[in-house]
Amino acid sequence: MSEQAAPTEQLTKKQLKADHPTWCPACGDFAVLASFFNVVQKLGIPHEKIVCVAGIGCSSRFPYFVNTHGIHFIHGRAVPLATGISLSRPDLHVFVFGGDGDGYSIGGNHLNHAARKNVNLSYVIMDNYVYGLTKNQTSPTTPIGRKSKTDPRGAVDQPINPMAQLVASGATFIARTHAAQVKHMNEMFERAILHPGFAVVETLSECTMFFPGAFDDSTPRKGGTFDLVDEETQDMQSTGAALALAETPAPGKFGVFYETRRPTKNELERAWITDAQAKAADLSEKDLLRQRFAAMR
Ligand SMILES: Cc1ncc(C[n+]2csc(CCOP(=O)(O)OP(=O)(O)O)c2C)c(N)n1
Ligand code: SF4
Ligand SMILES: [Mg+2]
Repeated sequence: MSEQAAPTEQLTKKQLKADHPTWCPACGDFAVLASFFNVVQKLGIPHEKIVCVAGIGCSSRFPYFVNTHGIHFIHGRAVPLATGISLSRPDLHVFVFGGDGDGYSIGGNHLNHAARKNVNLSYVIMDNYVYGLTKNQTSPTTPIGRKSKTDPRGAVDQPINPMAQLVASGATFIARTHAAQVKHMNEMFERAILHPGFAVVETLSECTMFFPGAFDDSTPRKGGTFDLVDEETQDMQSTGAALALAETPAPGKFGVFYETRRPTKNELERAWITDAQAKAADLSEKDLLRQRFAAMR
């Protein structure tokens, strides 16, 4: 959660909604958007303090559909941009939205480093096991054997395990949810937002156009099982226990896998940043650029 003042007014969904989403009918991302509206309203985050940053992809179109500060940025580069905003403006609540391609493929290394640095961000990854926007290529989470435009004979590469990767890289809040399980998704988003530090919610969100049925095995109304983490017995601060959860065979577990408190990069660098900001307070952007170029000579 950002270091924010009390809300000035109660937000409504009407105020938060922007353009009509251009996603395909029944795309899982609609439910993610609805959940975001619900949780932000419930928590009463001041409207002017919300920033939504995204890369490129269907899921990354998210900032267009919310009426907040927002940036639709370069593919895979949402996390470093959001990091800069979060470090320089600790009063803002910075969200990152994107897909499995954006977050685990081209942006995969940024994910690891933001996690180890524990940057104060809430990151929702809408994982549909495919590149949707570019019309059906294999992604880092595509199951072996699935045919796509890049693997017409079926994917042969071992998919990544996002939950294990997040544990190994040091994220301090790691959860897994499902866009068809709205109550659960709301709870996971709320807890991620309230977490001080790098919070990631891996959210299974079906691409009805290119990978329909991808998550039927975890959708009870389609005969699947939605198996929850038992937080009564789970040691929430144990990376070993979280890794064991991450290794649960498909369709895996849902819920919070790991939650711990470690100083954020924002806290650790606060003194430097305020000092640098104070020194630059009277300088124009041109002066700042001149100084920077002079230092590089
Ligand atoms: C540097 C760069 N490389 C490749 C692309 C093409 N591209 C755009 S979106 C995308 C993948 C999107 O997949 P994902 O992040 O899973 O989002 P989804 O559309 O599935 O929600 C790719 C490869 C690009 N825009 N920029
Ligand atoms: S292509 Fe897939 S991910 Fe993209 S909007 Fe359509 S259903 Fe959603
Ligand atoms: Mg995708």
